[in-house]
Amino acid sequence: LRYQEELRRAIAREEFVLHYQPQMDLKTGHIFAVEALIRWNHPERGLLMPGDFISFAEDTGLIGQIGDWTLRAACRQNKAWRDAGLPPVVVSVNVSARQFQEPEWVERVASALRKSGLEARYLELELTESVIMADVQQAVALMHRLEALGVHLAIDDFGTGYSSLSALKRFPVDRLKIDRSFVQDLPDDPDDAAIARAIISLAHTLQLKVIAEGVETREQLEFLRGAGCDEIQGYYLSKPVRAEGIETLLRIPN
Ligand code: G
Ligand code: G
Ligand code: MN
Ligand code: NA
Repeated sequence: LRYQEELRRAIAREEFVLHYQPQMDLKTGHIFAVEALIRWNHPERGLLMPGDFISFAEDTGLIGQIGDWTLRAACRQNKAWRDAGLPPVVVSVNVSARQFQEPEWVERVASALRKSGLEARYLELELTESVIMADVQQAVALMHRLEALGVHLAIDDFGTGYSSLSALKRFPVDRLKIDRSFVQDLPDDPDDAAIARAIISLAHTLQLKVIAEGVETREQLEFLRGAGCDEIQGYYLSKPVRAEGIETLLRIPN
């Protein structure tokens, strides 16, 4: 109960902060997007990670308000980068099951875009495989409404859930994100190498982009490049950093 009160207070006082992790196009070497990752700047406990509070927020229903804050903050920040004349990037926001199932949620995405003035094509929403597979019919309908707004859609943690290929074909998504559990033991683990290649080939067959998460080494990057992966994200490029850190990165000409 105490934690719930603290979290309510955190929402009221906006004690959250977004960190951003860059995503690089392997062909051009350009940072084309950043993933927004929430942290709770707790007054006594310091900076808390999503693992410390997101599932609790989901269980108590507070995730709706936190998710709205994230969406608005991410759109506002990206608009500020646009206005500062930085090279354009897409900001990618994680969406949890509870948010996605909320009937009013699409309106809230539209409202976050309107209020920030950010063009929809500079926003991407990351949906996890398990969320969209739970009710394919409903997910497809919702995704079409989001697509109509002009935002991009990605499937996060791909490979960890249970995707049917017939469902995958129906989703109007732009990219698959290969879960980092398949990336961490590349290039030596033959099973993970085969899985990574299979996901890349599946994505391309469906005319989707594919991004690998959790890339930490040059060897992993080179394996993925060789396997035809389009994009990477991970500590090899950068850890998630504050907005100012992204600004510095984007100013580096490449
Ligand atoms: O850096 P990292 O510990 O930040 O993130 C861990 C997990 O938390 C990731 O799986 C990510 O999907 C989730 N996460 C990060 N930010 C948000 C957010 O704003 N909303 C939701 N629902 N999940 C988030
Ligand atoms: O589940 P989701 O993919 O949204 O969460 C991203 C999570 O992965 C964040 O917690 C982020 O800090 C973490 N992460 C990002 N890059 C790396 C990496 O290269 N290695 C590891 N171990 N974790 C990473
Ligand atoms: Mn994610
Ligand atoms: Na992921």
